[in-house]
Amino acid sequence: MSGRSSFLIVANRLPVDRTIEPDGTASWRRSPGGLVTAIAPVMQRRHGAWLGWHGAPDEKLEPLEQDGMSLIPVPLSAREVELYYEGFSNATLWPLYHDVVAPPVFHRKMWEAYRAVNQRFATAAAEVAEEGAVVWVQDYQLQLVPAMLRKLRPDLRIGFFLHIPFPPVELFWRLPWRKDLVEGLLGADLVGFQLPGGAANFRRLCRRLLGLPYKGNEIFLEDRVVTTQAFPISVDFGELDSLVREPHIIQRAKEIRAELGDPEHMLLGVDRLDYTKGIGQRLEAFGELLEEGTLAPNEAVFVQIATPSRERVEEYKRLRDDIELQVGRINGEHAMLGLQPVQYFHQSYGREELAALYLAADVMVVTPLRDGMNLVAKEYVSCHQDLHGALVLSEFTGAADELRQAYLVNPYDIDDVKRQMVAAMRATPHELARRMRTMRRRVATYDVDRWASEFLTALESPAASPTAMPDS
Ligand code: ADQ
Repeated sequence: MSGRSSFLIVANRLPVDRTIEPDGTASWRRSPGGLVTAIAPVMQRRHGAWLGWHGAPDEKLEPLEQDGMSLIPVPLSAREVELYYEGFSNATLWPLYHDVVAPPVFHRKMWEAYRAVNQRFATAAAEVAEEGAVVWVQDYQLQLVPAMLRKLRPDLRIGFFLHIPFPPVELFWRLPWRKDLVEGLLGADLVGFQLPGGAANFRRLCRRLLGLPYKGNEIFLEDRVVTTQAFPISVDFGELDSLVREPHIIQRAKEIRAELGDPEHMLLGVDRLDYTKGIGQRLEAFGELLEEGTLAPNEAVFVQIATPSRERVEEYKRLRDDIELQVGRINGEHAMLGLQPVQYFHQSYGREELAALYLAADVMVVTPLRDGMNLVAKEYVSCHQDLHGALVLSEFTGAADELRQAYLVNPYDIDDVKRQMVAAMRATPHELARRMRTMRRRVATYDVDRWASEFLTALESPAASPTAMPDS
């Protein structure tokens, strides 16, 4: 990469995956995902750069160019992956921020690695940012970067977006390094959250922990103002909407149903295999519906796709065993020759196959115990221009704030999940269309482009106008 950039994304991962060709040569392919799709046009317009880890431990790579973006690899050692990524990010912060649905671990070594890696990202960003550049830091792995970067480069305009929930003060309080983390985030000019509730939790925490006054969205530091605001993330509605109109996707959706034995109802779950996603709860509900005879074994098929995730973290190993045992039990009890009521796949799929699955499914079951947003719910809605299909959606997802016409459930209440799954299966086409139409209008209007541009507009608007500081 030559020169410096006026626009920088700083994220744990680069938006590319390395693929090895049959002849052994390595190449990079843009990873699928809304974030990169939304940001790519801005990057191209402004000659932006993206800083992140390339996914291979103990390997240093030179910067590379991809689709008009400069990619700047930040190296991580195997030990850092273990302590900073699997450790502090995914065994401490992830469960702590998701309502402690699994117990977080608190280890000083993990914290030290987190701090060291955050410092490396901040230093790398400081080196490539042009004078006055806009820097957008992403997610919970990099919460110290804003303050570290501001210290090195006070001329920058720094934004931060948290993709996961921000917890209530009482939970955050447990963290031994609570003050450092909050001060890290306050290095940004704008701190974005999925929901207004997360932003409010953060403001209250700043007052309680640091005695900082706030008024409306603004937190008042000694010498500047930090804006906190909700920007609910979304999906590329247009891309999915046109994909599912393509004949080969429609054909594939039909084939999927045929391969499943043309069931009356196809239910679908698509998640990273994560304990926050409530996969066990939805399987339990489905198993009970079969058990008590509400559903005949050949009436419905539940397809559960669980993308492998964080497989070296202890909790995730346990979860995989639990889910696979549960699937085995349900099928053991209710399968007939050639017909298994739960079809479970521990695999990742391409965009097209995923779109065909969404299109084929009558009922999408999304039951997280806590989720910042949940893009799967919005992807399903984007794929149903036929106005067929029902969404069963946990109240504990960010998406539930917007998709009020879903069959909303409390995933801790198995009877409620059962009731809503049945209601979704038995709904009339007219009722389904009514709900789907409203949900589609919402996702079509607030798509991922709008998310990115609203965040950047807020970040680049002239520094917070001199609102009077409240009396504290
Ligand atoms: P995640 O926890 O990963 O995201 P989610 O928002 O549902 O959860 O996004 C998952 C993405 O992975 C979706 O785009 C989905 O299509 C894709 N995916 C899932 N299973 C797949 C499979 N088997 N094969 C291929 N692709 C698959 C975090 C937060 C969320 C927040 C997002 C974005 O936890 O709350 O919505 O970031 O901010």
